[in-house]
Amino acid sequence: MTELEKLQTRFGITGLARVEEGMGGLARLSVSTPAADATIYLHGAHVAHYKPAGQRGLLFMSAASQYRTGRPIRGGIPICFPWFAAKVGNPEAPMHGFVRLGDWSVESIQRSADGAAIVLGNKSNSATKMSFNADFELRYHILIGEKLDLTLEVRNTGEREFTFEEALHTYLAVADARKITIEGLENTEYVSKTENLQRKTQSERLITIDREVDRVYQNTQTPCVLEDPGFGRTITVEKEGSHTTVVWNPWIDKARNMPDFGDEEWTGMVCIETANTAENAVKLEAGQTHRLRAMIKSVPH
Ligand code: TA6
Repeated sequence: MTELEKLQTRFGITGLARVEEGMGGLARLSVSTPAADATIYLHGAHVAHYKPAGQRGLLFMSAASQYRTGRPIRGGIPICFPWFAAKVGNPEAPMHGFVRLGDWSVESIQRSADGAAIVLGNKSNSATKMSFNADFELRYHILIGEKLDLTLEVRNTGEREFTFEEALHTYLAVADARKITIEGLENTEYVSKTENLQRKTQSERLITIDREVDRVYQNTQTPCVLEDPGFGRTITVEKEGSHTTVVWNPWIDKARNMPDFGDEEWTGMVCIETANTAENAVKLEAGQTHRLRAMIKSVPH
């Protein structure tokens, strides 16, 4: 029996969840519930697809994405841990940490009141300690139902405290990024990565996209509301345990320079990322647990 067959035998639930071979031969969970369907790769515990019943999928996935060990999947919801973007002092370290680059374990798959409840696990080892010297265990709770409800649990299993950054780097699918608005970050300070890391304040009530936007909003716990007139829907991203929200669209030039992203795909996506970075990084005492939660829901107009 192959590893995939063993996982399917142990965790598959007829009519709800299957463990199957996905793109690039990677193992993935295919979930089908009355409220929504979803696809989750064990590689990176990567939610790649989430489609509420009667709607189009909520998550953007690049047609040029790679699906192989050591490379992130481009689109869906990458998990950034234990650092965000480049690792300070170590330019060789992978962007956004290492947990999106390899397989997570399946801990449980269960039918839930609203659909399906999945728990995937990961933990430190000698290799991770080379770039992040800490003992940790991760549990990723994925609830597939009328909303996509994600909780990343980080537990300090060592003897001493450590500080980490994290993000659920959500790529939302939109009809045309130039026509969407995002509300919820008014009067919030942000670092603009396209303006020499200038610290600015979001003065307009609505964020619109008319150029590359790469903004790290700090000290905010508010939900974000994305209006998409083209797809005729409103997507809300609520959060708990998160003090940073990142808004990103690569626009034309950066899209062209990403090999795993189609040149024209930038119009079809915007990232609203649920995070804790920089001054909002999390300090975890020995034995403590931290939870980051994102709840993503779409309401058709
Ligand atoms: O969250 C925005 C960002 O930090 C951008 O600067 C861009 O690099 C994006 O993440 C994608 O990063 P990745 O490593 O997945 O190419």
